[in-house]
Amino acid sequence: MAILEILEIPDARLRTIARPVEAFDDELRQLIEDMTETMYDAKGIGLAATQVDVHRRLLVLDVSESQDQPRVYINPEIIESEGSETCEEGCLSVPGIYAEVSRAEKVRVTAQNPDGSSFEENLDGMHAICLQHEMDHLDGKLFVDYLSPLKQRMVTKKLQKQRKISGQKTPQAVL
Ligand code: GNR
Ligand code: NI
Repeated sequence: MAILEILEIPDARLRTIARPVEAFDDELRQLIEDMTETMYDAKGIGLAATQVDVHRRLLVLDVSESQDQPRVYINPEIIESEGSETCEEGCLSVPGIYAEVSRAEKVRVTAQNPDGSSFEENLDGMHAICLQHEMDHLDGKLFVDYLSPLKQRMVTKKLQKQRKISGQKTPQAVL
């Protein structure tokens, strides 16, 4: 088990498009363990491989209150979506920034398990939102990309300021 380093904006590696997972081997299972541990350690409800500089299509999430229901999605595809819902999002790769983002309310997803077997499921609520947020990471996309140009400039300025006052607890901004 290991805690992995999480890339932060404006790191260009966050813009990489991940390739499909092909090998369902021990190395993959080790990565899943490490990503799950890293997600819990960072107090996140999801983590995409892109964020730990592994450019393969897999993500972990746990939207349960008790934080004891980790889920793994390998090579996920959304095959149906309906409705739309707005939620205040945050991202471990964009620390201290929170903003409203609109996404599909319900999705039907197909993905693979760590043993390579396929499954299909319907998701809604936070589960659906988080899955879409993580799948964006696999395509090099961040939630701040959905904000207006004005808000995007506010994010950039805020992060620059935050970095100057290193050592201090990072103040939060809700845009
Ligand atoms: O921890 C996280 N919280 C969150 C809240 C609202 C919408 C999406 C998320 S995902 C985020 C963890 C993260 O950055 N995953 O990529
Ligand atoms: Ni994120």
